[in-house]
Amino acid sequence: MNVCRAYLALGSNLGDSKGYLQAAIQQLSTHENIEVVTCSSLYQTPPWGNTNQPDFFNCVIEIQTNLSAIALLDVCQTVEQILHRERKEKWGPRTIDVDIIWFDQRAICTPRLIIPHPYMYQRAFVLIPLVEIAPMFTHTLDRLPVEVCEEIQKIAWK
Ligand code: A4P
Ligand code: MG
Repeated sequence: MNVCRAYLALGSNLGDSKGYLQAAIQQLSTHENIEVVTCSSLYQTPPWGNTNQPDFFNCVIEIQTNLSAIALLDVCQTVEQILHRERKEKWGPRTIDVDIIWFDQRAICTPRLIIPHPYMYQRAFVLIPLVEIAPMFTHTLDRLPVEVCEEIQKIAWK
C-alpha cells in the first residue's frame, strides 16, 4: 500500500489548549492508518485573521499514512468533533483545529479540500513550526516580516 507523508497544523485557543493539542496528537497516533513521525515545539501565537480573540497555541506534526487525502481530512474532522470543536464563526476561537498543510507533494483543489493549505504561506504560526521539523520549507520564511516572527514564542509542552 502507498504510504504518504503529510504535515498537519494544529491550533487551539479555548479551554485547556495544551491538553487539547496533546489529545489530538494522541488520537491521531492511535489511528491504525496513521503514524505520527515528528511533532514540533509548542508555540504561543497572536491571533491571525480575527484578532479579537485570545492567543493561540500552535504546533505542526509530520505523519505517515496510507489514507487518501480526503480520508485523512475525515479523520482530522472526527478528531475535532471528539474534542468539542464548534463551528460558530470563521477564524474564530476553537478548542482544536486540525488542518492538512501538505500531502505527499500533491496539489488538490476540491470544494472540501485544498492542498497545499491556501493560507500556509501567510501564516507564521504554521511556517515557523513547520520549518522547525521540515527544514526543506525554509525558503518560504523569506516572505515573513521579522516582527511577526518575533511575536511567536516557543513554550514548553510540559
Ligand atoms: N478545508 C479545505 N482545505 C483544507 C485543508 N487543507 N485542511 C475545508 C483542512 N480543512 C480544509 O474549515 C473549513 C473547511 O475548510 C473544512 O470544512 C474543510 O472542508 P474549518 O476548520 O471547519 O473552519 P474555519 O475555522 O472557519 O476555517 P479554517 O479555514 O480552517 O480556519 P483556519 O484557516 O484554520 O483559521 N491564528 C493563530 N495564531 N493560530 C491559529 O491556529 N487559526 C485560525 C483558523 C485563525 N487564526 C489563527 C489560527
Ligand atoms: Mg480547519
